[in-house]
Amino acid sequence: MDKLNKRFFEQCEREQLHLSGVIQPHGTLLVLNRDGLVTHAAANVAEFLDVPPASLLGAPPPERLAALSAGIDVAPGARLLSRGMLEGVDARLDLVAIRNADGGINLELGRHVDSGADTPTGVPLARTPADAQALAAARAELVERIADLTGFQRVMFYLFREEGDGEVIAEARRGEAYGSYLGLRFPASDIPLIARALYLKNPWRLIPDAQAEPVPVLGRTSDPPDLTWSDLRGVSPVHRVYLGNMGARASLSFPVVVGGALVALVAGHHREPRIPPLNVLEQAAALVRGHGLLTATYQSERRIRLIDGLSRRFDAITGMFMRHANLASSWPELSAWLMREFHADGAVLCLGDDTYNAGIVFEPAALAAFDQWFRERQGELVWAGDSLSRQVPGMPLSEIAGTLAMRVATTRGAGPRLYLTRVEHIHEVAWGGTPDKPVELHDGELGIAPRRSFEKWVEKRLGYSRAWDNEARLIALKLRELLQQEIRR
Ligand code: BLA
Repeated sequence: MDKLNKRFFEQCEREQLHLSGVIQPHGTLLVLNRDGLVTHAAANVAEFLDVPPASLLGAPPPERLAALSAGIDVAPGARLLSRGMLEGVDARLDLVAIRNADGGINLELGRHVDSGADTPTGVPLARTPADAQALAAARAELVERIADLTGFQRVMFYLFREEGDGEVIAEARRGEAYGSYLGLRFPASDIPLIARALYLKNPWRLIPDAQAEPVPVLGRTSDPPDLTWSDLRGVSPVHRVYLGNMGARASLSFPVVVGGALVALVAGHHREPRIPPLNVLEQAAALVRGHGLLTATYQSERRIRLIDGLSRRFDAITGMFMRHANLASSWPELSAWLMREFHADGAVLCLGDDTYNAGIVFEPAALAAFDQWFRERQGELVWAGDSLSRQVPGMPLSEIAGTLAMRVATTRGAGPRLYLTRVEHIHEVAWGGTPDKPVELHDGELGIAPRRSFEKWVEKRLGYSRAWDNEARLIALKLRELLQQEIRR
């Protein structure tokens, strides 16, 4: 990434989304402080309640609003919903009361949309998937059900990868409105961390019309209200352009949370403006939450099975160690086992002043550079990298592109190091648009603009090995322990 792009992306991360001071116009907002007095009111409040915003500031809210939000929990983000209970100017209103960061309450009002026949709640897919294939089937079913429930024309399961990039790994489409994004990758900068953090705090992000003009929120002072916990929070100008470029007027997305971390989004697009009823949003959010919980159970069961299986897998090398006097004499047998178990192309053992090689390994200069770099990383017992030329400063040209490295601690000097090596694996990545070229100066006002085109763009990835997965890291940790015992023997 060049310098210019880097600066622009830093600018993305600095956008204080929660302090935008604007909301989306499909609803209105009153912010109460801890004492229950209105500190902020959206400029459009009279479209919903028959009162001008200025008359509300500094006063308690209308009594029916206070009554409906009484009893809300004190934890930030706590929500209390009431559907269609309020008579508004031209329609019945929904109220979403949300405890905000200051101990006050955001009162968010929107026109009640009748969901027709009460949509069946649908128990979230209840059984833990048995294997990766069953998990993929559960994802496919999830996006289909979200599309059915919400009526959005395209619903995607957007998985975050380790580097922060994302990939569409399941997709449901309705009608001819959209082409497919399935299998395409999108760069991390499309969803800044600051936007991702908000997903861990809110059950969904609804943008009913990306082209709608935002509404300012008026306050007693010029300080904007904190909209961290808000359904109505105004949309970032960059993202409004982005959605326009994607051909989406409406966007609706849900966080997939596994073990407290945001691992994916279920994201929906629609060509026309669209506001799903509140109970539909709640049901869809429950389905996605259910999927996150199932995934967490699936992953912990898999981990337990893996750990159970480890001791059996390691029987082979404990036997090997018994038969040999020391590590050096077991090397021919040990290295063959290592290459098989880790799907490595080669293995290197640095033991005292000696180096033992097997398979395809570092050239001497490359080994010296990598070994010195790794030895200086104190405290890191296991390290995995799939692009050494990018990850290790000063790494000379080498046939080896990736390494899983582990060190064994001894009481004196540098302990033995074991390096499993992988050669370059040239592969193709299909991107939704050119990822390195998101920056086009945009009418001077936004400074940065997202990509215009999301046409499939294929990158040939050079200088990478196959990536080391978590399973390999886990086995490496266990192997390290065994080596440690063997060396102390
Ligand atoms: C937000 N960007 C988002 C969101 C998604 C994406 C899902 C969350 C809000 C929403 O659901 O609409 C990105 N949407 C995608 C991707 C796909 C998709 C990748 O459907 C693929 C299929 N965006 C940029 C750049 C910046 C940027 C260069 O491209 C940097 C300034 C910013 N994206 C940006 C911001 C938000 C965002 C600020 C938050 C918008 C908001 O919540 O107000």
